[in-house]
Amino acid sequence: MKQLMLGNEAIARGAWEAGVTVSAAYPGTPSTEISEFISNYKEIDAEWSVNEKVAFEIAIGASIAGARALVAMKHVGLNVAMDPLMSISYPGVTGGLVAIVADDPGQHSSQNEQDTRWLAIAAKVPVLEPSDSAECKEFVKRAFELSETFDTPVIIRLTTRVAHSQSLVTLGDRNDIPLKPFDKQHGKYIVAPAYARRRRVVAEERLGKLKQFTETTDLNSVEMNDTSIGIIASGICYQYAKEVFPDASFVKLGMVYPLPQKKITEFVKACKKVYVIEEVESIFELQIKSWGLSVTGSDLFPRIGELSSRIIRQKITGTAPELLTLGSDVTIPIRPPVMCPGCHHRGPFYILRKLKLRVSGDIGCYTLAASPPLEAMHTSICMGASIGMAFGFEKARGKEFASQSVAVIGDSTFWHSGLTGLVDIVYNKGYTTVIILDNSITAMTGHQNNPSTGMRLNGSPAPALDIKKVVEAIGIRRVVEVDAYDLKELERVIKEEVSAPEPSVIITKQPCLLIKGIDRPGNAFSVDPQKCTGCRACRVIGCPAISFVNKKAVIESSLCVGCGICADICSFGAISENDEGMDA
Ligand SMILES: Cc1ncc(C[n+]2csc(CCOP(=O)(O)OP(=O)(O)O)c2C)c(N)n1
Repeated sequence: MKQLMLGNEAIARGAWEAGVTVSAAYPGTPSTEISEFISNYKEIDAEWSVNEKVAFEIAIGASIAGARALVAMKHVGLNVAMDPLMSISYPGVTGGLVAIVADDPGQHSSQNEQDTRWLAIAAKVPVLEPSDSAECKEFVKRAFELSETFDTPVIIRLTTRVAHSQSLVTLGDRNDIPLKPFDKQHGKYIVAPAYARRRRVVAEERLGKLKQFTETTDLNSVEMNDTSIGIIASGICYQYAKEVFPDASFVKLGMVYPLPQKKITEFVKACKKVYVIEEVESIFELQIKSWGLSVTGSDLFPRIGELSSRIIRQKITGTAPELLTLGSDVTIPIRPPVMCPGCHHRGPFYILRKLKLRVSGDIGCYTLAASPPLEAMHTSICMGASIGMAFGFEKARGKEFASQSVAVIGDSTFWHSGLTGLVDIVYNKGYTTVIILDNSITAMTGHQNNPSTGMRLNGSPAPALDIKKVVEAIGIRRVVEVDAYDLKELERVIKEEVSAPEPSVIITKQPCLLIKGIDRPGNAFSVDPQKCTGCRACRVIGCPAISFVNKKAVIESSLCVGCGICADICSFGAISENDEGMDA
């Protein structure tokens, strides 16, 4: 049977067919759906882990215990999981161990454009890269075989276009793989230097064997056609190039590390002109050039952002077809992302802006507070960094600076990697105030459960960890919970806590309004044009329901969810809640 599937859905299907029994992941675009699809297969124990490092460690443990295990994450997640990856590379595996890492060329939803192939090379771990959904499924199965044959973790590199595009997949049956024995294996899994030195040798020997394998495997195919143009590509770049030059000769790389040096050398020699087409970094090109071969790559194709059929055609032929347009003269206004109407993150940032505090922010929906009109965040670097960085501010500028600055972090991000920063503040006697925005969900990536939501990946009930109790348990004495909509109380508490001569934690609470079953806070609000002075004070919260017509504020009732923040801000009493049934 054939089915149209997203790349991520096909990865999940591949895991099921491959007999995987354990899967662990932390959400991150463009990888998130992999685990959501996997959770539909009852044979697989699938979890949202607290972060990528833990997810990787769970998969390693499951592999050593004899199961086939899969771990999934976005590209920057691999940075968090780099220690377990580097450390399991020498020991290898028992049951197959496959990591799916989804890169984001073009930075659609990411802080950088890093290329997982570099990290895999550093870890001496083989990498497969599928170019469509059918290959996503097949490559997962092949990766498990490879992992067990060569005693190595295997990485599958995806990119956004493959993870999020649909194509046909032929479904297969599940291959139930019995657990392998779990024993000590003479220190294989003890990386103390005496054992690890021996495994270093084994890892090099393994790489040698993989170099032979990559020459003969059908994962790497050569298509000899017109030899005036030769193209070396993998993943979506292969699809783009094939669309533009169907008659050219190709090396299609499915195993992208290690590369088939002999195969590529013969190909380059047989073609008149060879283009290496790859997204993000020049990793193929550098290796191929280091073998003394002449190819064209980064001197022609941009290294920044995604490639496309159009870019490839334009760069090679010098011409490209006109871009398709909507055939309309209407210019569509640019609409930058904004917080949803009624988002409870708005209130705390309004107050932080009002109090002119320096805000060490983090990554989540609340990062939108950095953009106009709120502009209430000074920094946002990587997940969990807000707390350590705010403590860094304090160290650099003196303790009194702690009364002028705060760290702000979401609930999922706090569990992911914020908690250790807070432990550091307690241990090293900081004063910094931390605001945890608890909206009871991992909203940014599409509403995944996390340790405080009371539910697991498959929606089954779980113990809901109490952020307040955890924070108190590590020694924070000043912990305050505040209703995120209560601006007066927020202002009072923030002022009090930043001036306290010890660290404090403020937990703002209100569930994300997009969580199923959550009621809107109230009726829609409207503006009395007689009272509105057009001062635009309400504009600063950046609510999409508020606009200005004839210099007066207007609230679009179909967008307003009744949070009332704008009414609290208005000094002229011009905004009030509609009566029951008045709003759309
Ligand atoms: C290392 C890493 N893993 C995953 C992500 C993807 N990601 C960005 S923010 C976020 C979680 C946001 O949740 P939360 O902190 O609860 O804030 P919310 O969006 O709910 O306001 C995730 C998973 C990332 N950017 N970096």
